[in-house]
Amino acid sequence: MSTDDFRESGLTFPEGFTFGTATASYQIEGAAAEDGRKPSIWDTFSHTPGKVANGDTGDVAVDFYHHVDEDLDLIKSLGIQAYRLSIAWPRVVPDGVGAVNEKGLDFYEKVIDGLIARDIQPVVTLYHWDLPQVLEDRGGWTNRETSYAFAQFAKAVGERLGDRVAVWTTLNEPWCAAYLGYANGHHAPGRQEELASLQAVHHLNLAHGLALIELRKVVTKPDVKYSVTNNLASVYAADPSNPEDVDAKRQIEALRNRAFTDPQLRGVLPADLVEDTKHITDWSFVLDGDLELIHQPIDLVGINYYNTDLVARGAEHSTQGSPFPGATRVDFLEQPGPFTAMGWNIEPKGLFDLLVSTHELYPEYDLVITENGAAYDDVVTTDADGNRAVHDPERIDFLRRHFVAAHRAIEAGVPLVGYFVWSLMDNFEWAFGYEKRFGIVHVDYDTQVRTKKDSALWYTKLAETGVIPE
Ligand code: IFM
Repeated sequence: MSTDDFRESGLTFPEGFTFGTATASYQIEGAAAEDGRKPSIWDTFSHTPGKVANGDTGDVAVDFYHHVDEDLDLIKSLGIQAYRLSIAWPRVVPDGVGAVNEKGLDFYEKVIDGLIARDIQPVVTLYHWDLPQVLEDRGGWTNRETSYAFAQFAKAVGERLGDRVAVWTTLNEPWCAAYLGYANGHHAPGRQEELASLQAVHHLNLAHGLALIELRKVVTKPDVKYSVTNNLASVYAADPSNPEDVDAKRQIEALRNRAFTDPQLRGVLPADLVEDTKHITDWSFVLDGDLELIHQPIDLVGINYYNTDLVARGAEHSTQGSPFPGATRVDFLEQPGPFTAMGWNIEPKGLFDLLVSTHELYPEYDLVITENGAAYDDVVTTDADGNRAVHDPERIDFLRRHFVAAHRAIEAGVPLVGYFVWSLMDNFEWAFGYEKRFGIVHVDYDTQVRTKKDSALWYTKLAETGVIPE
């Protein structure tokens, strides 16, 4: 078989490589008003007409809150070694700051203990976008007090679960929280203010550092690992021989990637980012000492990867296709397909290139793919005996090619230690509501019946053997 299309099978991952799946609290839990949970920005946003497709909300989602044992058995049956979940801040500290809701922690303790009892490593993310609404009312991520509040929330979770969680991840995709939340308004809280989005970038980074400091005070598990997850862009210049297009690529890499990774992993704010955004801010909200606070030691750098960006130098003040503040004169070009149901281009080479380039920039860190997967318009079939199935060959092909890309990166010397498929099961896909299905397990939203898709069966073979199956 050709090696050019990333489709070879039979490749073997190194001993100890971690195969997992991932979800996030608001996308699966439901029980939005139970046991003391109060609203997050996503409750407010999804209940605001016109913000989410079909008016969908996470009120019930896939009701993981009431299906914990069944879903943990499902996870176990996949043969994976780790499960990545997130903890809802408004369930644990419903007022954003202050009193800890023990019932919220009881729920997560049940989940973590259930994973450990099934010999599955719990990988916990502390911020997957469900900011308590009460904190947004005080400015949200534009207010540096939110970073300190997050650290206290992290400490409360660490005090209860710090003897057993295997990996702590501070943030998931702060790019989305900052730019989609505060610049283009596609995500909660739906603000469209360029300055606010850059303040959010910094305060999310600060929250990451402060949370690590607090976690380290209370976590007792000896072999624990700390990490952060960014959705780093794999950016290509439309014409690599054109210095203008190459500069557009640099500009987007600064806004999208280095705005996060340089403070987090190097303790510096990229000079070119500051220059590129000087028409918006002088970054004086970055106070003396902040970058040192942000730059805490971590063990793993998480990368979420779905597709690539193709950019060219645009006309003066062009922001075509860009959610980024300051991305003037950058055009995001149409990409060649094929595409997933999200309209995202499928490009496994983008994953390979991203892993290699991230390793080149930050060689001292182990990397882990904390999300990769694809949405397709799945159909459930039922045979004469009533057995349900979902045949999703496109998703299997997508996963195969991206696992091959990951394997090639390892062969090229990238210290990649794990791979989490997004997602365990279909769930609330943010502004797209329940229209887009990323799960390797299908969920019937009327009955909450779970059905493994063919991709789940394929993934089990990989997770159990470490060998990419046919
Ligand atoms: O569903 C999301 C997830 O919450 C964050 N990363 C991207 C996924 C697909 O859009």
